[in-house]
Amino acid sequence: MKKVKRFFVLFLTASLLLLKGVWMSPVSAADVPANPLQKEGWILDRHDEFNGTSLDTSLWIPSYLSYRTTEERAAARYTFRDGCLVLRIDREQPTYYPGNAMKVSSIQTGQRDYLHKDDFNHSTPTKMNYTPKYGYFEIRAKTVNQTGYHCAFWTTGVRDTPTQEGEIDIMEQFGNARRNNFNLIKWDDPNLTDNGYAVTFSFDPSAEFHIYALEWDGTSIKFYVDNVLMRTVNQSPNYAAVFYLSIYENSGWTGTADTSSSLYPREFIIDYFRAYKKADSSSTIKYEAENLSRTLSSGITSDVWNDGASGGGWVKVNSNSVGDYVDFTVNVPAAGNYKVVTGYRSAPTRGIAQLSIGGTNHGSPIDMYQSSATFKEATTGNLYFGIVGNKTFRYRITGKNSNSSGYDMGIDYIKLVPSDAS
Ligand SMILES: [Ca+2]
Ligand SMILES: [Ca+2]
Repeated sequence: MKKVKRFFVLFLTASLLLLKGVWMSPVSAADVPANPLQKEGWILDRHDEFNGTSLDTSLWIPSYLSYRTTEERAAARYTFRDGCLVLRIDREQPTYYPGNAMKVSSIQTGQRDYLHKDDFNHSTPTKMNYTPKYGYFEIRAKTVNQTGYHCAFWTTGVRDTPTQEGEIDIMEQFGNARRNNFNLIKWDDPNLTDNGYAVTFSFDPSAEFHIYALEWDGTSIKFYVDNVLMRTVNQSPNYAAVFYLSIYENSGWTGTADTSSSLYPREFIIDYFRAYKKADSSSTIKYEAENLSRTLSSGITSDVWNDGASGGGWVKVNSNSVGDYVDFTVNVPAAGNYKVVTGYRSAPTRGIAQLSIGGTNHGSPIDMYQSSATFKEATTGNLYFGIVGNKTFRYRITGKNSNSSGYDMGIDYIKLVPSDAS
């Protein structure tokens, strides 16, 4: 079984190369800028901007299918630089298997024995950190455009049953000729048909940041580069997926790498990973205030505190007089009627804040004063949003409770709750 699968992948890759196209994009020698975090029509479900100095292990497992080899050989090598995750192939790095030239540094959102291919070394605990089914998934990245290397943003099925094995290669950039695969590979899924498509990018994907994305629903998968639809496949793995970010050296089908010491480390540089769910007017949408972009009126500051807040943080706005405000940018992803729920943290130093959206007040002024700190909610009446997209939600200080010693605010989250009333 193991051998059969290995030969199969070589054969498949060779055959996929026969189907190819050339994407003629506008000439560009510059990085494609990051997309806004909020995407019209979509609800941000999970993301990693890689702006810190350590890997978020609640999302990523820093190891490549480690049941297939030793933990040491499977371990990802990575660092953080300029707000990016840098997945690295090092010269002294061990190969993935003994007696085989392939090296890999890869992180993945779930692990399970036999998740992808049947080689087996040791049992690993099943751990599914983030395994969405359907949505919009994107990265912004730079690759290694050299013989003997490939970089990939890809998925496998979660394999809750043995046939849930379909693989989607959202971006599989390989070799030294700006080549890229968009693949659907069935493996043991009898409901899928292999579908591969190779393109040659008009840009150098190792020289510039570009955006690679998958739109996946119950009937199709769509591949995007720099927000342009490149390829639609009218098939869909109908089960949840594990996501991978991977760089490989000498994987066998990309040519032989130049292993001169001066060329190391080889790097796959990823600015962010973002995952969205399709918005519809029946879903409650919850935005953590600490994740929303915010603007303050002049002369005041804000901080993020935790205290067991929803999503791990609440925003303390250090407003100190009537008229001070904070603006949050809130994406309304689908037209419809909503109630707006403000999750806030009361305290003895809080003011009274009025919510307005696009200059119109909604709901009663929220008296955030309480003698002890508590998380609470305030809800507006029904609001109709006819136009989707980003709105400015302003919380402006209108006064304070006579018992309060200040005018500050504590905002934990903003929820849009669909309502039937018109
Ligand atoms: Ca980043
Ligand atoms: Ca929060």
